Amino acid sequence: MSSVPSTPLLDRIASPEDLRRLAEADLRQVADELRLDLVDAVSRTGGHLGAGLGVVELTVAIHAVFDTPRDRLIWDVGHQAYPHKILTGRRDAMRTVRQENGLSGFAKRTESEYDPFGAGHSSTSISAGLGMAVASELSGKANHVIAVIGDGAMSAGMAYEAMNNAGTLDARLIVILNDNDMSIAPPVGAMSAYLARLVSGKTYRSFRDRAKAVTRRLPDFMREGARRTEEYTRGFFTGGTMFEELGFYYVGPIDGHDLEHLLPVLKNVRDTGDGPVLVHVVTKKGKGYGPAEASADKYHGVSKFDVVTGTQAKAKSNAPSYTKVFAETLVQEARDDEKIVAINAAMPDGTGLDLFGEAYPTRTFDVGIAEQHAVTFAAGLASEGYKPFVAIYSTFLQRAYDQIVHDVAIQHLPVRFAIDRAGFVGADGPTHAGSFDTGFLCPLPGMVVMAAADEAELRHMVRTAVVYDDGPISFRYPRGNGTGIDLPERGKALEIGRGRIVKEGTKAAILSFGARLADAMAAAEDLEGFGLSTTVADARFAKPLDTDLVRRLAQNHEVLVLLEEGASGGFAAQVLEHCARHGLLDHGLKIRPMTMPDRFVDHAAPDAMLRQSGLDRAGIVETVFHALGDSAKRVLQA
Ligand SMILES: Cc1ncc(C[n+]2csc(CCOP(=O)(O)OP(=O)(O)O)c2C)c(N)n1
Repeated sequence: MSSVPSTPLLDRIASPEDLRRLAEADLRQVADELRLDLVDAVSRTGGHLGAGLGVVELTVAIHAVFDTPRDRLIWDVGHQAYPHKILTGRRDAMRTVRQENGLSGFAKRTESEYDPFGAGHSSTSISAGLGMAVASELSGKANHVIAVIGDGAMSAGMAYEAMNNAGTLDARLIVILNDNDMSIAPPVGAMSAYLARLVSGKTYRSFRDRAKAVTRRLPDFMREGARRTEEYTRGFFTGGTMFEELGFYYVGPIDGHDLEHLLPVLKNVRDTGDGPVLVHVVTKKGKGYGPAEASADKYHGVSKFDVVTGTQAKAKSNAPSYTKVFAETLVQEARDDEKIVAINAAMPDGTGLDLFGEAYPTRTFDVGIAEQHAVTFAAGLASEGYKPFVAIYSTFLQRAYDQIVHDVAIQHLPVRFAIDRAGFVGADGPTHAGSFDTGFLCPLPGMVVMAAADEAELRHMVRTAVVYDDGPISFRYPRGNGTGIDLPERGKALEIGRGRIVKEGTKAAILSFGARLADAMAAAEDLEGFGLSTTVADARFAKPLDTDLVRRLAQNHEVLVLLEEGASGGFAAQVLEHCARHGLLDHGLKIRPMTMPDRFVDHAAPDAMLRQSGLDRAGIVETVFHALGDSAKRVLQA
């Protein structure tokens, strides 16, 4: 990293207004200080690093040129907005980022007037920006709207839907394409190849070199003028770029780390023209911090780390992560079944499918940030007799709901959904929580819906999904490490729609769906300590339900608690509906659903999120006591 002169300019910047008061010549120093501050902050909290480092100069340039927050600045995904937060009055709070009651790791409307649109999921910025640009025109405000979107995020369909619409509406929208030639993993697809061609093209290089050489030779007063020429800002790519075909005025590519390039271009874009503009900026992910530059994927999101060595803190658990167990099991299963193929949407590492890809490169497909396409692509594979496993985080699968309904469920195609990050995910907060999958999958006729109670169960569920070929099937599992339970060598196929009793009791029953089982067992132990005999059962299936198990639990206990780490409308709703339909509630059963609360739970440690939601061990005990009421008092008095 470059060294920074002694008087920190950053200390004088409480808001972008202060930045705009500085001389342009000082902005380089601001950028250098900003980079150091960012690395220091993230090293203490963990969080997204590489993307923020890559947009340091871009962030400085945008705030220096545009009149934020009056001009609206939208960061796609929002994971690269840390430097923006530092410059927009949140510098002091940066060491709280992603901690309970601290700053969000993404842009968030409730956090700052400088965050006009929140995100977490990708590829929304152009649509939102277009809406704002049209609103600005309708209300005669004449402010600018700038959407910054990465080349990875540009691989999603929604970005094209928005550009297509922008071309027609001809609204004044500035899209800055931040092209670092990286998604989390290396980018995939024709779009990334197209951008690479633009950047590596002889014309781009010769134009850049020539422009630099020319401006260097000019006297100061003329340099600015030269920079503002159409030729300089626009490059020589008139006509023919895909963006122009979509109705955008294309500018670039330009060096996104060179303020002498960025500032005049952005000023030009600000001061001239109308209609949508796309500024193609080339940056390096992790720029300026050696370890992050060397390994952009590993420094996309980091735990706390040592700034000097770059060494990241390791998780304490010795148990394998659910993700790893899923991936290793699938690799194992695929050895004996060549029809198994695996699909992910720009998350090979996050879903563990990088392991599958090493073992079976031709049977692994990273489709880019394109969850909708991933699902229908899998449906196509399934229709030809393949066994596609689509591994997508619960939260991102939301994007593909119509594809699940229309392309998979209605045609009853045996697509296997491996739903990672089910439940609270901690620091990434509500945009990334896996809350709704059980709720949105259960209503679909013919869909099998499973949840793994521990990593051994996950292994069995992968096996179950391999063997089951009668229609779509899903299994959900949480983020993080498993329970440390012994893993069977091989998974064994579960009987569809059959749960299991884990512990027999008489007074209360806890029917758990998924990985809350360990806390259910711990709560049962507490209840036994109070003299309340407690049954614990693992439902395994929300659909089809183990109706025998539900009936037995309902008929033989005074209280039945239904436990899941998901929003209401999921597993508990299935059981309640079944009980109501079949008269199991008619005899005074005290039934209590325990689900996520009806609010978006803010980021915090996963345990804290569970505690706040009453879904932890203590919450379960309390629920049983409340349900029992006087009857519990009698037991306690005896
Ligand atoms: C719909 C959706 N799918 C997946 C992700 C996970 N994700 C977060 S950032 C990212 C890569 C984005 O790449 P790019 O837009 O190029 O930004 P960069 O990190 O390279 O700056 C991915 C896949 C997401 N946020 N949203």
